[in-house]
Amino acid sequence: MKTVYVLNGPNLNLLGTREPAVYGSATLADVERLCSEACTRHGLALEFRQSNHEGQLVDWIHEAGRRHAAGELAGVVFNAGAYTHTSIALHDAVKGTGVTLIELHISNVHAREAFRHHSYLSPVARAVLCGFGVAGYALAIDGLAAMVPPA
Ligand code: CA2
Repeated sequence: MKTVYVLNGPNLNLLGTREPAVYGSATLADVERLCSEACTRHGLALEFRQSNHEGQLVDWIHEAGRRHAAGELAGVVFNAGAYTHTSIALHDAVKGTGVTLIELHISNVHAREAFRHHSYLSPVARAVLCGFGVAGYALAIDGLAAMVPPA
């Protein structure tokens, strides 16, 4: 059984507590349940994590890269939060590991402030999904599952 890493960056632990007009009312625990259900439907295992620290996220991408190289990983769904728009380190980590990565955003970042329009991850992502609310997490897992050759 292959594993999907769902990684969440800074402030996503606050989901469901503020800004419901932008991010909805689901909590990160609700998102983990959605992801777990999507993985179960596709016969995939789930690793679901959140960190507010850039270096921790880099380490997790490296870990995912090692598991990718070992043939154990379907891919990574990554909501890097605001690091999407600032982090050359995360760009380099994804590029350096060659891991299959779906960039995900809950909101439509292109309909928001100009500083959210640029992503350091998009050029190294296999696909980009934004604006579907938290339902996007399950859609991204569906997309990853469709990319994985059957076992
Ligand atoms: O739309 C997304 O998923 C974002 O990645 C969310 C990031 C933002 O910086 C990106 O531009 C787009 C922010 C995550 C913060 O989430 C909060 C949720 C509730 C309350 C406060 C922050």
